[in-house]
Formats: sequence, structure tokens, C-alpha cells
Amino acid sequence: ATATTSGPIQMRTADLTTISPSERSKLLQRPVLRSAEMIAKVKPIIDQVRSQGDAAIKELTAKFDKAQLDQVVLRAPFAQEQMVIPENVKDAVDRAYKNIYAFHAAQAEKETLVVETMPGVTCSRFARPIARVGLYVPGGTAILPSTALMLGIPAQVAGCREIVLAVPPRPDGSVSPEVLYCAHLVGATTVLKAGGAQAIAAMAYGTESVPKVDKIFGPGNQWVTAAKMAVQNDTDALVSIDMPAGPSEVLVVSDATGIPSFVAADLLSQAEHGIDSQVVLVTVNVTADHLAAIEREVDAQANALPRVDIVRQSVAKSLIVKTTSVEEALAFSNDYAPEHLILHLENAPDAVKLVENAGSVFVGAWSPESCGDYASGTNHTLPTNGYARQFSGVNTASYQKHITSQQVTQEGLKDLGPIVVTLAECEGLEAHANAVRVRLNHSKA
Ligand code: HSO
Ligand code: ZN
Repeated sequence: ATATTSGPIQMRTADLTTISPSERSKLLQRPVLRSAEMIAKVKPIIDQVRSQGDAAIKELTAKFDKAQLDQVVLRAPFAQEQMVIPENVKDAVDRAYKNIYAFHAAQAEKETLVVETMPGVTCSRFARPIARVGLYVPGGTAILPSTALMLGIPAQVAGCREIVLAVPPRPDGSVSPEVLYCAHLVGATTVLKAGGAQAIAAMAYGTESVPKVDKIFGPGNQWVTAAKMAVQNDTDALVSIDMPAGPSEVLVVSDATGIPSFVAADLLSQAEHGIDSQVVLVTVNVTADHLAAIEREVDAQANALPRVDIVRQSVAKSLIVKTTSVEEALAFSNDYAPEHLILHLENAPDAVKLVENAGSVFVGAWSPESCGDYASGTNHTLPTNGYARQFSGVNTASYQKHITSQQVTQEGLKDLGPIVVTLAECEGLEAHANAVRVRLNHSKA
């Protein structure tokens, strides 16, 4: 234990050109999440909220957040005096809001997609908002107004009717004014003063004062993640979730042009999130001296951070992988499928073509992940744990359903109908065939 509380803050190193395939696949692994075990643990909490509603939320919030609640929710419009924040913070939030709004508004599909597949056969697709959404904004070691913006803005853009934002209250039972201000900006209708599995359960099933939602979004610790998975699997709740979540991650690719202080700062910005944050540096033809300079920077910058204790633990578990080409580096990154990918490369824009799996990409020396975390416009709720292979980050479409429709004319059915009849007969489904036949016969008569 002493090794992690003193001494240099250092990453482990592996060389891709010399390691075995099995060692390589070990490097790609994340810490085991034990989801089944966690789901069993959150089950009693979920059941308590289902059976006792608001009373359960009050009891669990007193137990876990050490806060006594009179009311479990705040309803919009929120009181001005509860949203008083420093002017410079307000200005920064307002500018971030504008950028994030602009990027997510551009994603909204306003127009119906229309394709005439055969003469007289028109297929369409249009988007509708998910009516009621629940946004989970974690509390814990940091307040996260940025997460309120990232989850709330696409909901607002999509036009969700009910936006419930859950956040663990402070010990005095109040909500952080920064988070409440963001809730106000995104048009949240209800703020639920609860965290953990109890907040997820309240939004999934509804209580006396918490509206039941149709989809739950947001990051969280393993309790929150397990609760999201549990309610998603319960047909009584009839609720979906954005994506499975794990600890936050960054993979930084750097060649010899990477500036050591920049590379180190990017690694540490992710490492400070939590002791289980995953931080990987992939080097491309970097000399031992250059790598030593990066490692010195990591140690020096880490020691100057207020969250040095967290960083010490996450950096100790993190990894440097040495490669000899951009292709090899990106192949490793694609296999790892990082939440965030930062490219410190001489020709970073060109390397984007090689990216197959990543939540969000930060291109070149002047694009730190922090910009995407807060204010450039992209969303920071992204797939972790290797799920970037099949999931996209939260975006406007995450808050919509896409409904298809078709309109076939009497003429169109003359051509399409016989094809349908043949396929229905092939499947032995005569009633299907008849639904076409009665119409074709009617037309002949
Ligand atoms: N990097 C985090 C998002 C965040 N950073 C919030 C700062 N605040 C998750 O990807
Ligand atoms: Zn971050």
C-alpha cells in the first residue's frame, strides 16, 4: 500500500513489437465490472423505492447522502435565489450551452425521409421525441453541471416533454446552484434530489412526486449503472437506457512531435476523474529520452494537483504502449475502443481515417479532451469499457424514436401485391396473402 501513497507517479510500459498476442489482449482489458453481483445488490433498493415511493427516497437519501429532505423534487420554474452563481461561471456556462446547443440542433432531423421504392410505393421515416426522459447527474467527488448540459441540451433540442434531472443533494438538502442553473437552461421540468440506485428506480417506476420516464441517461458509479441495467430488463418499468457505462477512459496517441507537457496534461485530466479511470498512452517511434520527458511531466504535474491522491491510484493502473507506426498505434486503439481518443501526431487529421472504434476523437495538439468535456459542442457522455465498438455517444437521436410509414396507391399495389402474395404463400401465411388478394380482386371487380 505504501508504494501507492508515495514515490513517483508512474505508468506501466509495454512494447507492442515484442509482446505475445495473449499479452497484447490483456492490455485491452478493463477492470471486471461484476455486473451480476451489483445488480443483486441494487435490487433491494429498487424494490424499496417501488413499494414505498417518496418515503423510500427520503430514507435512502438520509442514509447515503446524509441529507434530510422535506420535498424530494423541485419543479420548474426553479427559484432564482437557488441558482445564484458567480458571474464568470454563468458566462462560461452560457457560452458552453450555445456551442453544445448548436452542435446538437444540427443533428436534429427535421425533415421526413421519403423514398419511392417502386412506382406508387412510398416509404417514409420521421422522428418524434421520446416524451419523458430521466437524466442522471452524478454527485460524489465533484459537482458536474457540465453533465447536466450534455444530457439536457439534446433532450431540449429533440423536444422531450418531461425532463427529469436527478442529482444527489448536498448535506443541507439543497441542489448545487450550478447544476440547478443548467437544469433551468435545458428546460428541465423536475429536479429529483436523489442519487444512486434510488434515483434510477424513482425515475423508472415513478413515485408520488417523481414522474415515471421512458428512457434514462447519464453516467454514474457501479450502483447507478447496475440499477439502470436492472430497470431496463424489467418489463414492468418499460424503460430503456442510453448505454452501459464503466469508468471513464482516454487513449492518447503521440509521435515524436507530441509536446510532453501537453501529452501528460491530457492523461492526467482523465486520471483525475476517479481511481478506476483508465489512461493509456500509445507512442509512435518515440525515443527513450522523449518518453522519459513525458513521464517526468506526468509525475510533476500530478504532484501539483489537488486530486493527486486519486491520480496516483489511476496512473499506477495505467499503461504506456510503444509502437513503431501510426497504423500499428491506431490498430491497437481500435481494438481497445477508447471512450476518448487524442491524437498528438504530426499529421493528426490524416490519422482520423484510421479510426474505427472510439467515442470521440480529439485531433491535434490544440484539441484537449477538456474542450469536449465542457464547451466545444460535442457530447461528453460516451461509450466506455470497449462499448465504442457498437455504441455511439449520447446525441440528439438518442432522445428520438424514428417512425417509418408507407403509402401504397391502388396502381402501386398492382405491382407490389403479387410479390407479397408469393412471399406470404412461401411462409404459409395465407391471411397475409389475403390482405393483398381482397384488394387486387376489388380492383378487378
Ligand atoms: N470526461 C468525463 C466528462 C467530464 N469531464 C465532466 C469533466 N466533467 C467523461 O467522459
Ligand atoms: Zn473529463
